[in-house]
Amino acid sequence: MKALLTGIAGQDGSYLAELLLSEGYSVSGIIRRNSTPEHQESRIHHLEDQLDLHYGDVTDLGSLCQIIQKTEPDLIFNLAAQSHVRISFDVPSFTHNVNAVGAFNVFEAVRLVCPSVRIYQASSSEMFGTSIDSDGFQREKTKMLPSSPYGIAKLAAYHMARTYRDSYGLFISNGILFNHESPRRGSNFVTTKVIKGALRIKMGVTNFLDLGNLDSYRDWGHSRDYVRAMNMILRHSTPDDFVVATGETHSIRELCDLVFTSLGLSWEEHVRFDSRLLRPKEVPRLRGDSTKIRESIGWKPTYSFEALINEMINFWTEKIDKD
Ligand code: NAP
Ligand code: F7E
Repeated sequence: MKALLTGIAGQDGSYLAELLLSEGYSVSGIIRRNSTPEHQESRIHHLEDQLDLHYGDVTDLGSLCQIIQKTEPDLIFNLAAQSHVRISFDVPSFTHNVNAVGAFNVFEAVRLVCPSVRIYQASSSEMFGTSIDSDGFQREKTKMLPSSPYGIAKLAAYHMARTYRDSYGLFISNGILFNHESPRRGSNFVTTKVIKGALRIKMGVTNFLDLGNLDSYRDWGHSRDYVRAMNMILRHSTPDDFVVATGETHSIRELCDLVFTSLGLSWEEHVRFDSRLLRPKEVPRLRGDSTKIRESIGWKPTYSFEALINEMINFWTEKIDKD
């Protein structure tokens, strides 16, 4: 089996590449041309000699058609995105172009070049926005009311995936993934930011960490568990849409408490509120009900919130010591 990953150098792309290689897949990936190549592939350096990498961009339909023709994949995982929600308010058109039009391009390239390929579309809990069912959960049938340019672009791609599935009979599945983190999570997402900030305070480099909204809640899982779900979704007999979540939710305050307490610090003494870090509109509460994927495919998460955060703290402690 051959798999092609857009966004292979991102957090999920790197773990998914490892998983697919371990299962005997040939793995190809699309990386973008950056002005400085240093660090571009830092998450996949260790796999370099096992991967078939191509320069391309999801906003360039021609490049996608060429790469698909060359690599002849059985499965495509469309993970490429401008994935930062707050930054999507700074660059809304760019975000829409990559996250929505880029996904349309992937679907259209498959329709034109190799319509039997199975496609995984990286959809997101941000598509729910402020909408919550009366029991406090979001699930496949929950109304979608996105609150950010990121969420809107992901919702457009989600609907286009369903339209290509229904209109052309393509095998396209949406994974509606809630927040997932890991030691490879980007430094400007809140989990890594809090952990790196707390470690700098512990080392005496600084005394404060500035954060925005401390009162939002997130359903945080581990990227390793979630890429396993992506693979299971594409191996399922029929294309469909699945929520992937732990079902637990924690506030940013609880995250700070866990991280600072683990390091023997009091977060209240060091965390400062900075209004500049607030978003124009916030998604206040996310908590996913993943009953559908658990019952129909047999997926379930293996990491607890505490185990995830401990793994990230240990990774960054070792890395900072080494550096
Ligand atoms: P990530 O670490 O930001 O990785 C995204 C990857 O997409 C990066 O390698 C990036 O390359 C690449 N990319 C960006 N624009 C591109 C373009 N125009 N053409 C080709 N590649 C492009 O994100 P992630 O956390 O792995 O998430 C993977 C996917 O799942 C994303 O679509 C994200 O929106 C979605 N998602 C993530 C979460 C989560 O909590 N992590 C939850 C739900 C959905 P550069 O490094 O060159 O920028
Ligand atoms: O924010 C609050 C912030 O940027 C989480 C992406 O993977 O998950 C991710 O999006 C919460 C928000 O992730 C800071 O306001 C407070 O309420 O880590 P985040 P996100 O926006 O939830 C979804 C499912 C995706 O699909 C996305 O791709 O933390 N928060 N203070 C802060 N957040 C950040 N980044 N920085 C702060 O200083």
